Amino acid sequence: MAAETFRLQKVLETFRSSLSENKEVYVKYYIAGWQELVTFMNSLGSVFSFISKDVVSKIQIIENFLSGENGSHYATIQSMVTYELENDLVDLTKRGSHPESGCRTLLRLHRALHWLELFLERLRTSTEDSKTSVMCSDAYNESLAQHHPWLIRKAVGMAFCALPGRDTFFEVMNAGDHTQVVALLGESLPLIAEVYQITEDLYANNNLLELP
Ligand code: 1PZ
Repeated sequence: MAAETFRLQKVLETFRSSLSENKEVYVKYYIAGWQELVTFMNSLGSVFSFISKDVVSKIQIIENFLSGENGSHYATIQSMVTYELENDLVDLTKRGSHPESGCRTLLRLHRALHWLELFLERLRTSTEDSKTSVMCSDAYNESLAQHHPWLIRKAVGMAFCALPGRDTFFEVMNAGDHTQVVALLGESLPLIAEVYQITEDLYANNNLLELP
């Protein structure tokens, strides 16, 4: 059986589906978008498996909430935040009785989405001699790095060195030639940015941006 192939188009579609008419974010599609990104990372090689494992385990935690008895409260990120806060299901200052709340788990993916946005924007505007490792690490230093301890930053830095070049990246995105990939990135980025910003505002308004 052929392994599932990644297509950039699918990421775009799932993030598009994740926005409701009144600008709420459907958790189901949000994590489906992440699932696609995991497929992408897996196609880049096993150096990235420590990263995709972490994403997979976070997707799993959220999926368990979604399919659990209180699943209806997890339909959107907005309803999840309301439900978990109203029912004291979130460790707000240090990890205690709810170390794996939906809110703190999704926050990790949310921060990573910012990295993705910064990285894809660099890739979109890159030139032939741009280095993927530099684009990745610049984006990382501007976003996720501030939330990671030294050891993880080190490991991530090493993984970046194993990244394939720009041409391979474009190929793996499976969206046609370079011009087509760049066009699709131009279409995807505002969507990813919008989903990111809606979540960011929601978390900021509820003082959830530093959940342990
Ligand atoms: C395409 C190449 C992939 C580059 C990925 C760049 C981002 C590096 C993120 C490194 C994560 C390292 C492993 C685990 C870290 C966890 O400690 C943290 C915090 O979770 P906690 O410990 O609090 O439960 N996990 C995260 O920060 C989530 C990281 C998600 C990284 C997603 C990368 C997205 C890749 C998309 C592919 C284009």
